[in-house]
Amino acid sequence: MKKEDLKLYFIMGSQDATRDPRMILQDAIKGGITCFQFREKGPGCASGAAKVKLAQDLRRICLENGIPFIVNDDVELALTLDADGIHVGQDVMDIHEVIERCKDMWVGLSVTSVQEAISAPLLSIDYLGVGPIYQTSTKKDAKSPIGLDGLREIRNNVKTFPVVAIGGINASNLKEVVEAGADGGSFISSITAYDDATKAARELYNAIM
Ligand code: TZP
Repeated sequence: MKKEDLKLYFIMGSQDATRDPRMILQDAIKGGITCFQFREKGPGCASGAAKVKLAQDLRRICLENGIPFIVNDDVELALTLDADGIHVGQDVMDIHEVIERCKDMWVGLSVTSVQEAISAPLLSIDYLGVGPIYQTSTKKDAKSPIGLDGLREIRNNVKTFPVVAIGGINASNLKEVVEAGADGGSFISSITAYDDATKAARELYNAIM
């Protein structure tokens, strides 16, 4: 994994999309995203064959465009699609089992505090997803925002380990997030909330590139 891949890390599932997620992803790639995570989760999300079909299509779009494709939480799906990575939360499954099963993939782990960051098996995983940095309305059960100070504290404790920030990140605050120590920002609504995903992604790109 290259740290540069974390710079503009777009996350989406069908529950986030008001039009075809395939089109949104293609447009976001045109705008300059560097990584994509398939996160089919929350009210309105797809399951079963519909989830797999969408994941296959998004995986193919990423392959065609040289964009790393990460699957959120679903180890079976990540293995089936030969994903580039798997991303898991704290509460979802045993991280050591994920590492064992997804040997050739990047493994990302969400952390919401310095304690969780210090406890993470940093020698066996590839990056940390840190947040929420700001208030977000996308994830209903998100913890309280840790702010830039929380991000700085985590950065100081993990030295140069790859970190991508999440939660309420947009084109106006992405720069300060990177200046506070993140290698990049990840975002859902800063792209999915806009009709023109290429323009939305380009604004994020222009903020830090
Ligand atoms: N984890 C912490 S905050 C969040 C997730 C998945 C949601 C981020 O969504 P947005 O729209 O970029 O704030």
